[in-house]
Amino acid sequence: MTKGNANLYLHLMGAGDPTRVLFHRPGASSLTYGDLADRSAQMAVGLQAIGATAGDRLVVQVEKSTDAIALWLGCLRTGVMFVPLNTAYTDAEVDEFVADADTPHLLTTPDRNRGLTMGTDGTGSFLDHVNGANPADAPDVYQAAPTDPASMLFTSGTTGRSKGAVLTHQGLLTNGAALAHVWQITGDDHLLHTLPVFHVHGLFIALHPLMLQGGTITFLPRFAVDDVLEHLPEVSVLMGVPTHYTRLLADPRFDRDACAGLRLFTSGSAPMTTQVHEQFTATTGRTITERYGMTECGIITSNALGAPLPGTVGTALPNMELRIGEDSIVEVRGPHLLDRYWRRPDATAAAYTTDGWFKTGDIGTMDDAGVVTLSGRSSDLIISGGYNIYPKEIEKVLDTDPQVVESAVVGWPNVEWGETVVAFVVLADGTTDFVEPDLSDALARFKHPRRWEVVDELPRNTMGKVQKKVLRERAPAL
Ligand code: MCA
Ligand code: AMP
Repeated sequence: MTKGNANLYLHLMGAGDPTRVLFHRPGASSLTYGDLADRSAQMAVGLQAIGATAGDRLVVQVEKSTDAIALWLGCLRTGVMFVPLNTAYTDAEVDEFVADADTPHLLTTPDRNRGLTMGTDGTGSFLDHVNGANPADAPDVYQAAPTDPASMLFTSGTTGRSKGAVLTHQGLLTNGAALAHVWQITGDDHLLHTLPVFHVHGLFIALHPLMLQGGTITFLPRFAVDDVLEHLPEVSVLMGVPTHYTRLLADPRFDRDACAGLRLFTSGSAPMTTQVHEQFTATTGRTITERYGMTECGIITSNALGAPLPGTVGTALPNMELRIGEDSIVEVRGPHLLDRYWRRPDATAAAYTTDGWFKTGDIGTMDDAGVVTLSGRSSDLIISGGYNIYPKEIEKVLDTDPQVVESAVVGWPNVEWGETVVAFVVLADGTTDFVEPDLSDALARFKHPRRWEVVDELPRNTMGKVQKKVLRERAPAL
């Protein structure tokens, strides 16, 4: 390892014997740690060729592939900030992120064909700079300070305006190492990876602890019950969101035998009900280790291995300090945290208490043993299938529809998705037959309301503020 270089790349690739298998790819050849080192070196050459240099932002909206991971590693090698975006985002949504990231470097799927492209089959205009490159021509691994930015992930704000959370080499390393420690990940572990790689969960939480230890990953393009059941017998670890477990439990093939070889199931990104915990244990004889995280902080707490307390999210990770602050908000402190919000000193300042703790916005309690139980959020954020959806962003679009005078969007409980998007609309005078507006250009499909409620007026408090709580309480019983 280069002395004095805090570059995360050196840690992620350092523990693995280059001949060890990093990725099993069903239907394609496996890739060793050495293969990924070479491919990421080629990516670094490609980044140089397009003129991306240290500190630049590379906005990436591509389908899941091992090349996407090689590109993440290539960005680390060159000091370019990796800025992944959900593939479901519309061009209009992507434009806003590119403008905020203030960058000429946009990389998308070949079908979008705006800017450079990268497909899952090794083709694309960016890969033209990569495929023939000699790994030996890659520049030296970027000399990073611990707090240098490695990646930026957009997290929408309650106002509907996105904020880029700038994550550092040190933050990602300490979080990955803490997870490897508490989950006792070793080089013998084998993860079944089904998560998208444009969020912290699939990109960092799932990959890094395994890579730091030299483990192996079966890399599936997406979560699909049939594929998960097929590959479960090969692996020791599964990481998912509650919707994944709900879907697995709905399949009779998911039973004790299917889970016999696994030693660790984790869940997070959204609350898991005690009913699902109980059903999981009754069906498989195993337990789910629920953990709690946030883009800005990585993983904050985890239940202990083998001794989960359903309904809680466990205790703070090593190096992560946690306290319950004003209004029962969970506050944290430690090296895992973001460096700042991108070009938003106001938002960065507002996110911290005066004595320097980061306010998560999650409401919770902590018992004497440090076990945290979450009970809600201070914002109106909706979490559907592990994706965050900000009502304000949808309301802004709905309010431009000539049929609509005003709107309010809330999440209603849903067995499969956790929460589902419901829009309440007050119609303009003279509108009798409401036609659902076409939102396809403005909003990613997962944000579209799944249910519409036409109302005469929105409930308001004496200050005139819409009472979302009242609208949430109108949800039918599950
Ligand atoms: C897909 N659809 C959704 C969602 N995903 N609708 C609501 N919520 C969703 N999450 C819709 C699509 O718009 C489409 O609608 C239809 O479902 C089918 O799309 P498809 O892509 O085929 O769906 P899927 O493959 O079945 O996806 C569901 C999924 C996926 C597997 C649960 O959403 C997923 O992998 N979620 C994991 C998210 C995650 O990793 N979150 C971590 C965030 P239509 O038919 O109308 O077009 S990081 C984080 O939160 C922190 C750090 C943490 O603690 O981890
Ligand atoms: P994101 O902004 O996508 O990183 O989502 C972070 C949010 O997901 C947190 O602030 C929590 O509200 C929620 N979250 C993550 N893990 C859990 C969990 N295990 N239980 C409840 N909520 C969770």
